[in-house]
Amino acid sequence: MRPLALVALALVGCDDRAALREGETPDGPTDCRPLGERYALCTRLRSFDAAAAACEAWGGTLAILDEPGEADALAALADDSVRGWHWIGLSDAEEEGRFAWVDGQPLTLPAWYGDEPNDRWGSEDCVFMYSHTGTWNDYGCDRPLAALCERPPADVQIDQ
Ligand SMILES: [Ca+2]
Ligand SMILES: [Ca+2]
Repeated sequence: MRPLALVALALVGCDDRAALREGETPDGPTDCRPLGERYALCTRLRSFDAAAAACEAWGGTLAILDEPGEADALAALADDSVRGWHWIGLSDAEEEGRFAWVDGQPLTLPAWYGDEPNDRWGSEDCVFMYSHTGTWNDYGCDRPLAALCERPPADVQIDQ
């Protein structure tokens, strides 16, 4: 019977780890801190997919900049201490050249920097924002960057 008991204990242990991973709190990963009312900056360097998971653990998504002026407004929130290259929730991983937000919306308000997106080396499918300007660049999805997350403000009631 002992081997079975050990298996049961191991399964319980796995469930606990799945519920709350190391470095996370009930409010999300410990490196994610609020940036204004709707956003968070997660400073640990992660791949695009890992950053998306961190934003989900925080209760949101990677930032979806789908409102007029939103990229500029988010850049304005990012003071000097926050400047950098930060993943946002945009990629063309599903279909090359057709960028879409992580919630499935097509890109309607592009804010590309210079000649971006350039798909450099033919392998840039994920998008980061230069947080001092609010402009964007496509980049390798596996590159480790900080991330900007977004969720509805806590006091906003969503109509059913
Ligand atoms: Ca948004
Ligand atoms: Ca690029």
